[in-house]
Amino acid sequence: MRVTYCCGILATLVATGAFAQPPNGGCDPANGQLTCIAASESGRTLSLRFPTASVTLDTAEAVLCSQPAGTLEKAELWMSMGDEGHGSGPTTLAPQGGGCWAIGDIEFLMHGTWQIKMHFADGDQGVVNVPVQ
Ligand SMILES: [Cu+2]
Repeated sequence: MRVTYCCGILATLVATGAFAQPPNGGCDPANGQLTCIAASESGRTLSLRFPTASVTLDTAEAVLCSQPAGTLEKAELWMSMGDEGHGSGPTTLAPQGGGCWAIGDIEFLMHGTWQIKMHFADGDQGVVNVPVQ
């Protein structure tokens, strides 16, 4: 398990959606919510926020916000394990407005680092890494 703590200024910018360029990634457990940041292939900043400060096997939902906003078509769970890996069940998506999407039916089947692969309608993709405790 790796948790990268971002600086307070970055956390504030992420919280306000005011960041101008993609941060380097990692997860920040600020204000009782774990927020994981990644950049998509085309340069969107992906901010995935969980309702609790740590993500566990019980975690079932999250909110993905992207800047610039895009139409999220699929959020796919994947866990790499050596040369192999495995997925999980399909998630549900519901638009929240403002470039944000509620992701439901998340099932982290194991402890460890999971990837959530984001697929946008314009072909853009991105992967957010999530430490599951
Ligand atoms: Cu696994």
